[in-house]
Amino acid sequence: MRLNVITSNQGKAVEFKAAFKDLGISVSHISIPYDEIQADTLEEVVRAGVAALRAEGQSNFLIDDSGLFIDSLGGFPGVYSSYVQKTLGNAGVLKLLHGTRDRGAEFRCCVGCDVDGKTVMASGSCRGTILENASGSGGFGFDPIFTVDGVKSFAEIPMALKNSVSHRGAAIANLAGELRKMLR
Ligand code: ITT
Repeated sequence: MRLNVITSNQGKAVEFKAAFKDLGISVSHISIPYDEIQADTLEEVVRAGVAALRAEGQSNFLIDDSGLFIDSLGGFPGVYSSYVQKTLGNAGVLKLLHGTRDRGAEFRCCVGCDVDGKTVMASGSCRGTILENASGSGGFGFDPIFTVDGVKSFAEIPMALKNSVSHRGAAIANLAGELRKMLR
């Protein structure tokens, strides 16, 4: 099976390529713009994205909508993560949490696939905490401020380790299960 990963985010594409390689599914990365609706859940955004791309004639592709949900901010930035990353950045998020003791947060990822005209969806999440200071130069987006073990940020660990615990890694594993069921 071959899938086109459609994303403007190079960091996501690199993680998908690595994770799918282990599953024997070959993926290519293409970046084509599509309408991302504003909605309350990642799932709604992905469903609408799959429909929009299919309407443009795309097939056998995968898209990802993900976000960082911070407990003490009532789940913000959540579905607004892309906008917040572009505007406030990690420094702005750390400022919002300055002096806050509850640093719990969750990364969530929803992936949607078109496989020969059929939609397959899967989700994954990853609990952790927001560090006091950004650290590390690997990964992308919020990686330098998010940690699972309370010590090393996602930007300081190898990508394979991140994929083994991350929201995207979990979504990919769930997606692989759905694809297996479908192809059986
Ligand atoms: P596409 O929609 O084109 O795929 P995007 O970067 O706009 O790319 P989203 O709309 O899903 O992606 O926005 C999610 C935001 O959360 C974005 O700023 C990402 O950098 C960030 N993000 C998502 N997954 C992440 C991860 O694994 N590590 C760090 N930041 C992440």
